[in-house]
Amino acid sequence: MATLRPRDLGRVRRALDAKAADLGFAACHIAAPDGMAQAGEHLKTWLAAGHAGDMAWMADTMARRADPRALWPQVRSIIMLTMAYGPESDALATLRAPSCGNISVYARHRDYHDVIKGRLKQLGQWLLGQSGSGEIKVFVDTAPVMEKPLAAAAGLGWQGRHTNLVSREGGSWLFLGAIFTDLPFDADMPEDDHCGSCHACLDICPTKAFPAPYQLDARRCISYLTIEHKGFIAAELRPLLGNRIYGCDDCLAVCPWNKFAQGARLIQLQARADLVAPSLAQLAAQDDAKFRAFFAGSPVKRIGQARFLRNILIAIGNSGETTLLASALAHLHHDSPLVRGMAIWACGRLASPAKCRELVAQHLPFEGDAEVCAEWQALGDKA
Ligand code: B12
Ligand code: SF4
Ligand code: SF4
Repeated sequence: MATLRPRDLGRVRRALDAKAADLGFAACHIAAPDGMAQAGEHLKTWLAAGHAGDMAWMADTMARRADPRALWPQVRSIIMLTMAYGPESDALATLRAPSCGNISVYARHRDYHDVIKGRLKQLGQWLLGQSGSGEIKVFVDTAPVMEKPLAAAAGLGWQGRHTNLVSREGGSWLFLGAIFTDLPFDADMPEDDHCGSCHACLDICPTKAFPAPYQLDARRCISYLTIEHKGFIAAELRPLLGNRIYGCDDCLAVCPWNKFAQGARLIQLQARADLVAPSLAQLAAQDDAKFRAFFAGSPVKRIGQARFLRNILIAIGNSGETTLLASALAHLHHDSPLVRGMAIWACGRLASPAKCRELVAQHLPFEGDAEVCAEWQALGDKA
């Protein structure tokens, strides 16, 4: 256990903000391990309602998520940090270019997990150097930690109606990271909710994924559907995805507090020009090796090519561009049933009824996968 005198602890606390800023963080506040109020209960309600979809890892780790002390009993304070990644131009512009794929802003650059974890470790090492004793653990996104309620408890901002953390100084284009420490820092005061009467984020959601303000049903969220969900996307949701091929930013982008948003300070978090509006035809033409090379270092690589092609084919189906029919036809023989299934759906959206009937007659008799057969049957019924 750390044994710093209160006076020294105060000195380290004051220097922490400056060090965090040096490392590229936008803000740094401290929460008490028991500061999350209702979050654990809300997590249980959310899981019981099925809102996590097939993210079984959320339920598997519920006890540790709901209470930081269950994750690490020695924790005395939690240093919460934000890192800005505001887009340089209109985040929703690519949605108006149907032959391009829209990759959400958070994935247009190097994987933030790697970048932020590196910076958290540097800050943690600095902290250990200052205190001369103690232990730290650093977390970003993937650990069983409720980062948004902890950031809100630390006063970095509040959870807006879209459930993400919004800050008066930095809007909502913010990544979160946490350093658990056994140093007993004083906790900062939480921030009030400043959503007021606004509900812009709820209104814009293309899939109506909010059953109520401050609650998200992930099963309808395009971010979940395009990134976390591994299987077929329900037919009634596919048209609502538009050309969003990896994540979704609509509810973040409309938040009025983003007039205070800051752009990414770290070069690794600045958008790659070729990921702002990539051509659907070009993405669909990549083989696995090209996909891996193109998305090296990007979070997109994490979902693998079959799931990414699923998303691209849905966007192709939604494009209304008959010139993209060739890209869909080219995937009717793909090894993955997921890709074949969505290629069929895209053909159904772009080809003439006569062409659809011809495709069904050619392919259905030779298809062995039940879900893909169902896609052919649906196409036959429609044509
Ligand atoms: C699971 C997850 C997802 C899921 C579920 C999202 C969600 N809202 O829960 C999916 C895949 C959909 C997702 C999407 C996105 N995510 Co995400 N995700 C997470 C993760 C891993 C856990 C979040 C969690 O604990 N959810 C469980 C719910 C219960 O927790 P909660 O949202 O805090 O719920 C609160 C309220 O909704 C409310 N509540 C819930 N139920 C109820 C019930 C009642 C009755 C009441 C009154 C209130 C209430 O109280 C809860 C506790 O305070 C975190 C990282 C982490 N380890 O924390 C990143 C994280 C939240 N994601 C992040 C991002 C950037 C996104 C996207 C913007 C990515 C994108 N562009 O596509 C979208 C945003 C979608 C949205 N509107 O939330 C960032 C958010 C940063 C920020 N500023 O807040 C995080 C923190 C990652 C990070 N380290 O930066 N994500
Ligand atoms: S990320 Fe998109 S789909 Fe998900 S809640 Fe926000 S607006 Fe809706
Ligand atoms: S868009 Fe409006 S309601 Fe949604 S988080 Fe921002 S201020 Fe709150």
